[in-house]
Amino acid sequence: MSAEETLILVKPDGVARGLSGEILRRVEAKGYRITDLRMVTASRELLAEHYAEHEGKPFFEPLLEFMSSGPIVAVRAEGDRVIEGFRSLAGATDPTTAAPGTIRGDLGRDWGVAVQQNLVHGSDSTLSAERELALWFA
Ligand code: IDP
Ligand code: MG
Repeated sequence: MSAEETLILVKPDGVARGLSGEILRRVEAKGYRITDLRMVTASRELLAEHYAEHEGKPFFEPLLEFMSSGPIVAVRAEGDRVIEGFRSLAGATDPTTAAPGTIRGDLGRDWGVAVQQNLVHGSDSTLSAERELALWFA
């Protein structure tokens, strides 16, 4: 049986702030294996697909705007329970209250804009991981 896989994105704020290396360091230090990686400026179409579950929410348009504002580092990572494990490394969605020790808690903050700029995305289930990996690593 092959190890579980997940999609990790270093969002445009993480790349712009020069934190890609620090974020990938944490993923590797935890023991997960990076098996593919690419830098991409995402189209609106890709992002709308990726975030389809959030369509209609007040932060949906600002989210697409933010996610297309600059390059993203897309990462395929693998390891037993990597989906749950990376979500734990990332921390809560809101960087203000994300626990210290997590990526969002240590490196993120509120910037007073319509969408939370919280540095990373990680798939939240095996189904999402499969769907999202197919989108970003077609
Ligand atoms: P997640 O990234 O922790 O899985 P989701 O609920 O899937 O969080 O939301 C996707 C992204 O949309 C978040 O990472 C964040 O950038 C943004 N977001 C989610 N909820 C809010 C909100 O209530 N206000 C502003 N931005 C939000
Ligand atoms: Mg999510």
